[in-house]
Amino acid sequence: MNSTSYNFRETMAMIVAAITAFAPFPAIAADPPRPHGPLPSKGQLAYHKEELGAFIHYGMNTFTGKEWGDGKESPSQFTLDPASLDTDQWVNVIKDAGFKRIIFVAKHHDGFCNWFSGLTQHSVKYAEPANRVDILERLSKSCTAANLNMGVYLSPWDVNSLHYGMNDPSTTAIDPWRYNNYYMGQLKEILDPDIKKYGNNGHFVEVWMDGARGPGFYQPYFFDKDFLKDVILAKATGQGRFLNYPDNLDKIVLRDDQTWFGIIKGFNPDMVVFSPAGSELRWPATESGRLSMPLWSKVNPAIQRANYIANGESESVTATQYLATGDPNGTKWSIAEADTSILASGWFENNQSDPARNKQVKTMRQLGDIYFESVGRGGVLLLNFAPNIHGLLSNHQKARIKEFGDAIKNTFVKNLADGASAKASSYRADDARYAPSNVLDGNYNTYWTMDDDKTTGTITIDLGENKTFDVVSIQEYIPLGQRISRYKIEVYAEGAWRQYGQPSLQRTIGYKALVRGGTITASQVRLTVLESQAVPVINSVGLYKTASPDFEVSAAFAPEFVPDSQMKMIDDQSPIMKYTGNWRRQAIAGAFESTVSTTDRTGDNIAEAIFSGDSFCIVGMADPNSGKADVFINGTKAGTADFSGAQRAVGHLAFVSPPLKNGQHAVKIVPSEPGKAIGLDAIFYTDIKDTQFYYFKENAHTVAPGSSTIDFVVYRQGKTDVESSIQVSTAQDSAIAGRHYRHFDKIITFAPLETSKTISVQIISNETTTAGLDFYLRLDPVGNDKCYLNDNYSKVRIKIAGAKYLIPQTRNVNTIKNNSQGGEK
Ligand code: FUL
Repeated sequence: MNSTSYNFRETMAMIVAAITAFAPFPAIAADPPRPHGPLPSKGQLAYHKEELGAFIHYGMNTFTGKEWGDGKESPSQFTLDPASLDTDQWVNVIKDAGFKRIIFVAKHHDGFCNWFSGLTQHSVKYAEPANRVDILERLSKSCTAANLNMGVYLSPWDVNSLHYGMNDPSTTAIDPWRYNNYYMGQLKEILDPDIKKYGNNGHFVEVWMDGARGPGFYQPYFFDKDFLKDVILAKATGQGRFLNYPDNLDKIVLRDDQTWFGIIKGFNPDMVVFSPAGSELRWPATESGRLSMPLWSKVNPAIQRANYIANGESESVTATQYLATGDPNGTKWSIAEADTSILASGWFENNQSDPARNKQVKTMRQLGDIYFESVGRGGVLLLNFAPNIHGLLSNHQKARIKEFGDAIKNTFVKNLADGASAKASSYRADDARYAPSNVLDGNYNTYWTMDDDKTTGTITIDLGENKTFDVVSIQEYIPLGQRISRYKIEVYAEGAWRQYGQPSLQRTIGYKALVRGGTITASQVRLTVLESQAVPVINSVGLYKTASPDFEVSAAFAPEFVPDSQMKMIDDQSPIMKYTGNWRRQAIAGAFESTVSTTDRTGDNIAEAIFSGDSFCIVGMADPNSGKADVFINGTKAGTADFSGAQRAVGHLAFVSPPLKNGQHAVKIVPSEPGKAIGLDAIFYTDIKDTQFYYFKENAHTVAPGSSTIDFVVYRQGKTDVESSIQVSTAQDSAIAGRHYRHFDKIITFAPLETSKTISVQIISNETTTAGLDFYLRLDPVGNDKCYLNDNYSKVRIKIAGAKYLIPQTRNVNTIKNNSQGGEK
């Protein structure tokens, strides 16, 4: 034990415990904190600890080149050679990369079954004899051999099944049982452990009930009895679209085992279900794999169901903030399961036009961000893999999965807080069982906590020496509930305490928070809980150094728009700044170099500076009495700087220049609004001589209803007298490539001296009743090119013409409007 790990309170507590052990009366040992709010079930806690799941999308679409089949395919189009199908390859690659479960798409929306179902002829069983193979059985054998957990995706929306109700005016009656019996029959075929044909050794851990449903389709789903009660209630109050749903639906379904969830729980109560109906796993309103912050692992299932029902029982319009962030006052534990595909676009490896050319995979940087914003925000990551027409994972996918898995393993292999000591502002009843050192002992079930009346507190990890890291990991002990809503991380480096990571992201913790910041060498780390619903309970704090440059926090997180090293400042007091006319210097707290130069008259007042670089911005002090100024670059008017603001604020960005040719430039600022002041604080400029800096002109776009294309401008600056290239691609979020927009993925080359390029992405017209769908455009370096990227995501929101957005009456309309992410599910 080194001297830094000596803790007075802990030692005293041990002495007191030792004395009281011999005392005539039993010691009043502090009880553990009472559970707070809903708690995770056994199956949920197991999934949290697994962290990583793998989706496999495979089936008819792989062969027809589609993302959504129409159900009219012939089984003979499924032309897999069973001899080349290698499910062992899938399992081994996925398991070696650290994934702990496989969720296999047994049936997608086309209704084609990847197992020998006895309930339909739309299955692999009816493929040509030479192509017949029960894929689910093969995969089950491979998972059993490797002892890898299995789950199954059984799409509720089935465009092939004749039992499925349609939104067809000529339909006079829908027998709600027909399709539900069919779906329940399929659940039984797959999940029944007595059959022992499917699953890991006959068992499944998860069922995925996707929330997507195309327009024109309607069918009441018998999720569970609570859901049916809500449907009846909604019908009575005129919400939802219910066709000929019988009024006595809740009376028809009497037993739990006549419902989907009931069947599942009957086979195994620990199985978790992904669904829109308030079950254990929820869709986090995005398919980007990146979760919201704050993120609560709880919801009120009644609210989740009500949103879904009121919005026509398609998750397309319930892609609200409610699903994204969860509910701080939720009554049921709900894991945000971040599903996304390793493919740059789409879920299936269905490149039929040229099967030899496998689809592009996401970059390591994208996957790094996805990992830290899913697992690292307290959710789980479900990353999709897509075998090809030969029944194999392509080399592209194999290589990227391995790289990703290795980066995670190598990052977390060494906890740099091992051997450190911990002290806290206080701990519960001074009882050693709740001492701060518990966060360092590697035991999941021991934790630091305080007396019940405390909702804030500090724990300090003393490393005893300098350590270099860029990730701080914190875990809340969720078996007692999720509590913390705001915290702060500080590090002791170079003789001072400094705030670490992005404060706006230090909100909820839940199962795990992975806080990324710049690489820092520090000797102590301090976690301060600032807000908590009940006494905080922390069971682990760890420090790590990312093992891949792509896992390091990206430039997009940095507040500066280029790296500090490339940014230079001309302060208002600098001799480079020349003033004519009437200017006054003011000492202003928080201003750069503590001053702002102000002028409040128009006329001859001018501020000028000459610098050598390739872009600049003007920073000032905003004020209600301030106005605008014309900005001239090399004698030509380039735009207007705006210094007005509802309230006085320093650090106000008044003007940003377009990219300039690297060289000398003269900036002239001429106030243009009579009677209004301007407060000039500094000019920042960049001077990137040896490489390129790329960025999007705008970070957010809205596609007007009816538009068929959207243009993006990519800027290049820095070394622009040469040819250079950058990769530009779309990344899907709630909008889906091929359905809402055309995937774009090209290397674009700037000719010498070219500083901007316009990219057009095609929007596919779409009649779905969806309020808003998002996708992104992103920039990535080509190969090992060194360049700077900023805000390499540009967000696009597609608003589709004729969109009908059904607002649940019980909720705050404005909040939903403002927050809604919109998404086709
Ligand atoms: C979505 C589906 O429409 C996609 O095809 C895919 O299966 C994804 C996981 O869920 O809702």
